Amino acid sequence: MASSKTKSTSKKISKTSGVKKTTKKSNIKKTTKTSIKLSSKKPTQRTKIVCISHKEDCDGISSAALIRQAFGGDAILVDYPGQMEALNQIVHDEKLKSLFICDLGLSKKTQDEFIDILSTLRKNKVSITYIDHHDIDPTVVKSLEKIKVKVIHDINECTTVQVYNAYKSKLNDHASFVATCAAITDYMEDRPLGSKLLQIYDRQFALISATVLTYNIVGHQKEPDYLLYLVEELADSKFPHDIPNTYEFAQIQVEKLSQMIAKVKKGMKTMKNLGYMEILDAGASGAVNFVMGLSGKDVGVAYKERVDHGIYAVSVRGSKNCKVHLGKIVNILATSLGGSGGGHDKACGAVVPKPKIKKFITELNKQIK
Ligand SMILES: [Mn+2]
Repeated sequence: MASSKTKSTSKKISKTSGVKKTTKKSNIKKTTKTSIKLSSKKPTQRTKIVCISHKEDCDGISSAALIRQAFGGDAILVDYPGQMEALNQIVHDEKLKSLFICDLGLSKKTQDEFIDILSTLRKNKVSITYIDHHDIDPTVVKSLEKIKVKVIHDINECTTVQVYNAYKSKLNDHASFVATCAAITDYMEDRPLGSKLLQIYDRQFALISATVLTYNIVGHQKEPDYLLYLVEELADSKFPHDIPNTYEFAQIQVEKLSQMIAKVKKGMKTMKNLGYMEILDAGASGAVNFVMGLSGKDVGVAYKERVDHGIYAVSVRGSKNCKVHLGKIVNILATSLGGSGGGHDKACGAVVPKPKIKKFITELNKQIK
């Protein structure tokens, strides 16, 4: 009750633009008794800084780490299916002052709800910065800018490199290394900013660090506390080899991956333009490059059932010869089948309702010739 009263008052204030301060003061004077009661009961001062970032790869984790180093605050790490859920929860956080959203692309299915939630947050005066590099509908950027969300978006640099570039002055020297690792794992170390950062470091040193970090992220997807620990350690300027047991863990992961090669050789199927395979034990994203490579096709699809959600999590990869924009095709196709999806030209993902997976693959095969 009390909080809803405060909200409606602040809404009224924000509508009378230009005379904000005087209106606020006179309002407080008129309702002295109530406001004292309210503030003693529930101080609604907004102080919290939160970064919602992608938990599945090095770019998402590293973005969260650099935001933490620059601004402090806490990270909330999510995957694509969990993205809107996290936003829907944070919208009710009355302490939230500043929100960063990193490395989380939008799709036709999620973009309208995304704008809605951010509008509510902006009405509550939460400052929002959206930093990303996935393909985005230009009308979404316009809508976000209209509600004064700060949008940092460049499809040519990974998210962490953009975070680094935007907040360099608040970051230490080591942050450039964190950004370099993210660029490598997103295949973007050849871009203008990414390549300059890589030049600072020995290439092999950066490659092994990025790879070990990636294996630790991929192998700990079901341990949210460990992922948050990684964010803290990276924010604290630790190299991956300074974080205990990372190399030992990476060795276990490469062993699993080598077993995956044998499994893909056995279980992979092909259509005219793509190779595809259902993955039962590991994650789909770890298998998809093998599916593409070993199928000899220019597109690979790997999918894994998310039993609790009644959907398949789908990973799609294209070779250098793949001339279509897979992220755009997959966005439209998955949406038309009641799912969602999107991403980059040669690497993207989708969520597809379980009964529609066959249709998804046959349609994709048709659209990529
Ligand atoms: Mn990324």
